Amino acid sequence: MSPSRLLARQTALAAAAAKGSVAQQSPAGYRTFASVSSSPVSAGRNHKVVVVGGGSAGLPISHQLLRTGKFSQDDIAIVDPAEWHHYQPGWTLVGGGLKEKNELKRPLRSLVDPKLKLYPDSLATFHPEDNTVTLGSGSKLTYDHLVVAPGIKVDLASIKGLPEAVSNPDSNVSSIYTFDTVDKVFPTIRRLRSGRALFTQPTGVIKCAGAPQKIMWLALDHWKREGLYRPGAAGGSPIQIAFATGLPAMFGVPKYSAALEALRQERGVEGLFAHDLIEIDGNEAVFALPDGKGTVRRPFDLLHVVPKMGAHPFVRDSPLANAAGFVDVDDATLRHKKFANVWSAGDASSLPTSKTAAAITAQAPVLVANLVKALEGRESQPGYDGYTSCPLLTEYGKVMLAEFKYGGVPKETFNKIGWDQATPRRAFYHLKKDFFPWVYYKSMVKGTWGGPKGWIN
Ligand code: UQ1
Repeated sequence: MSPSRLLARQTALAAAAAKGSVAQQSPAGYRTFASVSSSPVSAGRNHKVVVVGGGSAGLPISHQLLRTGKFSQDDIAIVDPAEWHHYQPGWTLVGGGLKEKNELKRPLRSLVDPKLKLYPDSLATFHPEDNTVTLGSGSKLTYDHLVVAPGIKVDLASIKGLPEAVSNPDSNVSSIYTFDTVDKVFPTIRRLRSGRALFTQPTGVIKCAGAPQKIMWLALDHWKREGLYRPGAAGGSPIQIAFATGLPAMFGVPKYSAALEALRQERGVEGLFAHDLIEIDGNEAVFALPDGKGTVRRPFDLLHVVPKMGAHPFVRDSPLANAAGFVDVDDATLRHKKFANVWSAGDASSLPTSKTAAAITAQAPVLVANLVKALEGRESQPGYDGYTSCPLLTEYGKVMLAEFKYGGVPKETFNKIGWDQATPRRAFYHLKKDFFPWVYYKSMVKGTWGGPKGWIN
């Protein structure tokens, strides 16, 4: 489908969603536990494919596998202890007061096709030499193929004082990065009438590297509309804003970084580059500077924190991990470099691209095609080019749709209709706020959404 037709169709669908067709997702429509087929325990211990994780990668991959028509009842199993599945890309919108966190979650069980076997259990240990995994309950599953997609861990404790500060309802410290803390963000922004607002981004790998500044741009716009942010005004601005990032620039892709740096300067936001938050000490944030140059302290009246993130210990400490703790797969085929019947996609994988749901729309079909080829004794084909995307909210009503592939090279869906995606647009805002959340639950988790390719399967 051409980009212009795609956008027209998406806008129409988003409008339909806004009118209520999303009601199909209402809790009344969920299957109950009782209606999910249960096979005898012994028959359930062997699977053609075991998928670890029922998140934004595990669900599309499981359902795309099922939709190939090559699998029968319980051939594919999903292991995930979570009761709820969250649409995490929506949490920035919650932080900006545009959505409510509970509207973005669904019971995981309700999203799993009854032809799949769901083990509501954690994963304890991988034994790839034996084609076996041990679950938290102690039971073992054996597989022909294993898909490892449990995501990564958001580690509040990685910053000294953060767990206490964020859980204190009287503090102005919050984070869009966890379900428990995301609903504190907007009340904190609304409450601030004057003072120093500080937004941080850590060094190291995080989910969606644009989100730490998306929430800043929304807060800035909110304060501007309230007359509380007036940089350069006579008498000064009641609120001052600083962005403190462990990185040397606003973004990892030069094209979008330049556009965001121009916005930062134009909007009077102070940039603290190569500043890595390590501690919250009362109303002071403590940053480590690179190359042993010591620390700096900055007082704040509002602090939005992005904690450090990393591989789950059960992945990091397994034979599947690379030195950084991620599942060590080939960049183009998504097949494990050492164990040929192991695959990975999403945040837990070693794929050297930005960790987003959009990336998974391009990764899942490649993984599924290659896994099916392997089942048929055929070779993998390189198919993933690193595609990922960050719909960067730059104000209420506008989004810069950064889309790029390996090497930070732009790969823009809408440049075919003459749009330069470094320019923030209202159409992209509606994709982000209305269309993506809708198509995610309507199609992506079910295995029928191919991102920039439109509908698949
Ligand atoms: C996408 O498909 C998707 O999933 C629903 C997102 O949601 C998180 C996205 O942010 C993006 C950018 C895509 C890619 C799709 C198009 C049409 C560019």
